[in-house]
Amino acid sequence: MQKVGFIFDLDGVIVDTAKYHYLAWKKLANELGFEFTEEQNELFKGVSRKRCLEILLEIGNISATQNQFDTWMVDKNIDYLAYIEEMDASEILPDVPQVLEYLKKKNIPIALGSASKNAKPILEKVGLLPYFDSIVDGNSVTKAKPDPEVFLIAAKNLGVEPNNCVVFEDAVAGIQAANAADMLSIGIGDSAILFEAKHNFKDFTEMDAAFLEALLA
Ligand code: B16
Ligand code: MG
Repeated sequence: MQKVGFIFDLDGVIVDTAKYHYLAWKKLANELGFEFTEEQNELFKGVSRKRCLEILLEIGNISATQNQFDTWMVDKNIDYLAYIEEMDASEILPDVPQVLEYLKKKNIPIALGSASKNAKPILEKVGLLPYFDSIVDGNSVTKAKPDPEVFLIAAKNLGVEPNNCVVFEDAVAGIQAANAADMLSIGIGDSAILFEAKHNFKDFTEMDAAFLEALLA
């Protein structure tokens, strides 16, 4: 039997950090003199920090020098880190620990494939770091999702062929990246938005053991 690997996105799959990203980006937008809505924050899911700031400045119709741009990236992250500091296991999304435990018991290699440069401290804070055999995050990649790089590195680190990897993702770009990597993409969230995924679930509570079992077969 071929070895199977599982790759999890972080924000929107394991924890909901989008609300903290939103508060930090909103603070920056307000300081720069414009509004930033929760609806606009949807555009930021799965998107790199740098690209998020570019979009934010487009929304506010603000041009920045390289120096200002770099300073605002740092400022936003300082505010975001203050929110992360307060995180604990209560912020883990429903049934995620059960799925990780199930896979661990079966000795299935598990990786994180996230755009975030803060992925490791977040996993540490919520107590899930020990489940992961490899962390591939915004610090390890040169190309952002929908480029498959993040997931291909994860597969390599796990020692699993890409076409034997399963990816859980909540962002359209993430599903596209998984598909481009020739992996089995599973959308977590709104199936109308994540229609390119091979399978869709609202969250992990909708996924039963039989489905996971079938993925391992
Ligand atoms: P950071 P994911 C992504 O996480 C977020 O969805 C996205 O909103 C954020 O801009 C990106 O991480 C970068 O995060 O500023 O912490 O490096 O969904 O890829 O786990
Ligand atoms: Mg995500």
